Amino acid sequence: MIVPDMNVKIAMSGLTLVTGDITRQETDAIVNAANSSLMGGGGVDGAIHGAGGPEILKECKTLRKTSLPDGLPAGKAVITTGGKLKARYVIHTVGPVWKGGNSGETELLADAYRNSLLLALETGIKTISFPSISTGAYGYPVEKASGIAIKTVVEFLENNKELDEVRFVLHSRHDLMVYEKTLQELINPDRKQQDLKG
Ligand code: AR6
Repeated sequence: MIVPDMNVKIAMSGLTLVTGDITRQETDAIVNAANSSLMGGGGVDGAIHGAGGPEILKECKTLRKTSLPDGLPAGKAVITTGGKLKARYVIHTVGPVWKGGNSGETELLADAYRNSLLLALETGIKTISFPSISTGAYGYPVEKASGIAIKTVVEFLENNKELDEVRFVLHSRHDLMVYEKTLQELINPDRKQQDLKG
């Protein structure tokens, strides 16, 4: 059982923050922070392919041969089986590489979350886990990325009532604390004022 570190209600859905390994989550889908090739990699991508087994890569290869000959662009999302994972599906998305913040990174990161959530809705998925997209190898500062991640998910849940739970699975206590602070400030803006006043 997952004990959430923070759990809030947004309209009809739960928004949960936990620390842990995304490959162990029992949500209907988990999201992969992939690269455009969809052929696997390090970080969370490597962990998902490693734990889910070859079925996932097989479906990724089929996607590359059919609908995505040039790969998956940043901000877009596709879905495959979860293979041996507890999650039935993996939604693969590609976050932006951090280039200093003036190369459309904000919009692309928001798109990655939004398009993953839209694909989940279209598939009838009720529960979904996200990693902290782009904040590893792609170098997006986690303080900035957490704000976009959480705002995009909250806005989506306010406008789409079909999902039961969106879970962020953070890989470190530090990242969890950053996401928690961001979520607190978003749902309770007075707190930010108090913090600023000290
Ligand atoms: N569970 C949850 N989070 C994880 C796990 C895990 N098992 N493993 C790592 N993280 P990254 P990116 C965290 O680098 O920045 C890959 O090679 C990690 O600590 O996985 O979007 C792809 O193939 C960090 O906080 O993804 C791409 O080439 C977060 O997941 C490239 O990296 C994202 O780190 C994508 O880079």
